[in-house]
Amino acid sequence: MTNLKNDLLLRALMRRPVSRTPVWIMRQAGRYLPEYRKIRSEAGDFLSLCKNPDLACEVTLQPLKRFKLDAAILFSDILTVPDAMGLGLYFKPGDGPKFKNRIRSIHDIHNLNIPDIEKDLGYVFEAARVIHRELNGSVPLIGFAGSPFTVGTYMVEGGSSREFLNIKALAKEEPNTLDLLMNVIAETTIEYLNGQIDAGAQAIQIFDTWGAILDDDDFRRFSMKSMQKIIDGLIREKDGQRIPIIVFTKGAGSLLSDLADIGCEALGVDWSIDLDTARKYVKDKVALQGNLNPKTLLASPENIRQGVIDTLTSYGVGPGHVFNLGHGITPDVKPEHLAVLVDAVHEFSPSFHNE
Ligand code: 1CP
Repeated sequence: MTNLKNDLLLRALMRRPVSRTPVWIMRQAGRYLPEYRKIRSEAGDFLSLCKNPDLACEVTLQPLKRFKLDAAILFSDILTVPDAMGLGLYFKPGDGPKFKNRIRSIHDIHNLNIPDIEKDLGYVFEAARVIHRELNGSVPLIGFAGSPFTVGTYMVEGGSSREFLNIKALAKEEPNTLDLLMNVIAETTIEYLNGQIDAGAQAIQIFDTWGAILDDDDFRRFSMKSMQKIIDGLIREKDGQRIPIIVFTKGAGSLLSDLADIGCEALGVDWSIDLDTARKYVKDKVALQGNLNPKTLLASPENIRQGVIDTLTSYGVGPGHVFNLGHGITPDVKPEHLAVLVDAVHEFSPSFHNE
């Protein structure tokens, strides 16, 4: 089928039978790992780390050395795209991402730099090539980008936000301007993700962290439609192998039933709904990925093991489940606790499969 030694993730995303549930963790490379913090300080800062392919490879592989994970995820960020569009991304320590320039009007959208993808984002593809080579077929490499709406929130707000007042106002007052922004981001994102696939990414995740702050109609118009445009533009098969796409809209709830029709193979689910409810919304059209509450990793090993059992039980017996958290792992988690989770998926999940 594939030349991978471990193709559980790809099989599960295609809803094919597997002997156990594959597991990877959103933000599995990151600040909860002391070895990550060491490499980041050697690189100088987060962006320099992203722009150094050998160090980006090293931190990508760190969690795979510690835990029995079934996938690697490219070490990068969703904000490399607006950075390449000329907004000037920077990180202040202890503070979220910020942009020197933000989008305030339709003129700012017309003035965005349309990236020369190889020149402006080639460092990401080089990292993907190095990682793919180092993985040597052990597990698949996941490439990723943000959804146009999620990336757009940072571009319009000028950084992280709690209230999203500027982009919500834009959606209501100048919807055509927001449509234009979604299109511009989607077009660059298509080239960006296809570049990752060419460089060795074997599955793709679109992170739509903020789409669900919109009301349902606006979600469909701005976030969902622009993700569908991306999916329509992606390379779907390489070397005879399907490239599955995972769409993760945090807080999607009943909108999962709409998302099941946009052409992706799988949907990420956050912890605000049960997987058995999510399964009813998507009616076996797509696989599901998730959805243990990341805070469970702050609890005792016994509670973590119980959380794994509950999540597996909620999905139920059969193919089409990828184990993950309902959102990224947080910096306050003890690495030993993640080992308990991963080991529990290995121990308990075989009884949920008939193969
Ligand atoms: O201080 C540091 O070392 C930087 C922390 C950090 C890391 C480790 C940032 C800044 N980004 C990343 C890497 C990253 N970001 C990855 C690859 C690592 C992996 O998964 O193993 C991925 C997939 C992302 C995706 C990302 N970046 C998202 C979507 C996923 C999510 O968690 O919702 C978002 C919203 C971002 C923006 C961003 N970049 C960094 C931070 C702290 C944030 C979030 C800011 C905010 O909350 O608004």
